[in-house]
Amino acid sequence: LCSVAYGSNLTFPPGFKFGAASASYQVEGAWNVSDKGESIWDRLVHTKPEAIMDLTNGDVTCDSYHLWERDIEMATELGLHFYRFSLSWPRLMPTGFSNKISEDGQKYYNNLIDGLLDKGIEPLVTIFHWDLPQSLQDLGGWMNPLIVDWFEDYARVVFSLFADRVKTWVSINEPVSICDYVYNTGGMAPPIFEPHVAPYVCTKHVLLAHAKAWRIYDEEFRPMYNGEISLAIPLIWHEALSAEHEELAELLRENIAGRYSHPVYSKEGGWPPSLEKHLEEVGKRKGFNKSVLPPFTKEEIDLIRGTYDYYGMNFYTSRLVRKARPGESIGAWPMNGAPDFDAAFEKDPSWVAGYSSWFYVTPEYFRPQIMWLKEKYGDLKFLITENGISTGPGLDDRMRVEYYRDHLKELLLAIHEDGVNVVGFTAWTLMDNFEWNDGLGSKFGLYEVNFTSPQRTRTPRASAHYYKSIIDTHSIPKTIYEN
Ligand code: PNW
Repeated sequence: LCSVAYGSNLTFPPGFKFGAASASYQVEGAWNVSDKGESIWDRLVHTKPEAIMDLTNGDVTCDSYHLWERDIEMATELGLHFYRFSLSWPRLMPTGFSNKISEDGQKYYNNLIDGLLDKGIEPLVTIFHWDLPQSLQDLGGWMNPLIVDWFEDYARVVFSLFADRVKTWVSINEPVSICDYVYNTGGMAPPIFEPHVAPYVCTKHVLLAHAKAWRIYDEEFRPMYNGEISLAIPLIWHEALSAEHEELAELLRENIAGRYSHPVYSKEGGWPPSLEKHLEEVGKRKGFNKSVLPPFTKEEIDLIRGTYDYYGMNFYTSRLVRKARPGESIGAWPMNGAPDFDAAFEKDPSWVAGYSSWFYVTPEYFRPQIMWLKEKYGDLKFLITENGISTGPGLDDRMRVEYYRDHLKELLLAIHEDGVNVVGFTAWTLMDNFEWNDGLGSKFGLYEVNFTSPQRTRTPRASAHYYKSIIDTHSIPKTIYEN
């Protein structure tokens, strides 16, 4: 491979780090070993198996609970600087509460953390990635304001156990998935359909829970360990279909990026003003006589504001938006439309589709998305916490190779041309895994996993070799498909 094939502007800054990510329910399996509690995903796949496209589940999936040494070996083969994985709340705290901490749960994560450190790979740990204890869901889950305290207790346990060795934390992954995607579709975990107020109430509780975790870390653990913690926020870029829809597109950016970022990253804190105004009108229109967005008290605004150490950004895809036509039926937010905004989504005919129905390849909007955040919230330190594409099976995954090449090129333009401070990039995902409602059929992995072999054999794809060459050369080399 020729390094620096496109010239020095295709070189990453010194110290820029590369990693790959996974999440507990998607890879661990061992759903009921030892004293592990039930999660909301365990409950969904066992009681509503038809919710999963290919009727698979995460009972075993990659079996990383038993095969973690192979996972570390793959991270080592790739030359990763860090491996991002998540902790299973019900595995560590079987009741959901801090009254009981699982010995076996601790042992599993200690093995993984120590094994990575032995190989010189930094563990980057997500505290919560969707697999809520069912016991807490039975009490309302993210709808119950007490979840803020339950998450605070969980976070303190986790920091006490692992913060001596884990220096980079993600508090909560993808609030958009657990708040918007869940309640707007009713088909995910928990399977509850309530698109009017639930997404907005959930947002408020997620932000408060994150803020509490950040403050515990800041006050009780940072003085000893000097690490970092932030949210990971998934962004879909909303591009106006034409100039007349620009105001609407901007409002939707405030609904996906702003709703989760403005309270934390803006100087004044609280909800984005344009969104606050719009959702007040939506509330009135729907007969609530108040906003569907729950207000913050002054104390809550201050509690949340400034609770970050970096900006964790997941980026996969984009949408074209336009005002809906009178009487047009509008699909569910965030993937198919925005009913509360009378907005319909379209795709550009030139966009290549991924395997997942929601996936279109749009590297051209990666850089504008980052710039949007920089313009709104200032010169933040960005960490790309996820980026990747779903494909069908096969080792020759040219689409994935080109997806990473094209997104990393845009990222380098943001760094070199726009002067954005980006410190690292995380590929989603290390290996094929249980892709939520799309099941095991949707492949996001750098490594292919054979889900019918007892060893869940993992084999590197072309993209794994390419990602390794990016890491080795610290630049974007030519792909095997170019000459
Ligand atoms: C993420 N969007 O979900 C999750 O963090 C992963 O667990 C998941 O496997 C991966 O991406 C692929 O689906 C997403 O709004 C949630 O664009 C939302 C969006 C994208 C991905």
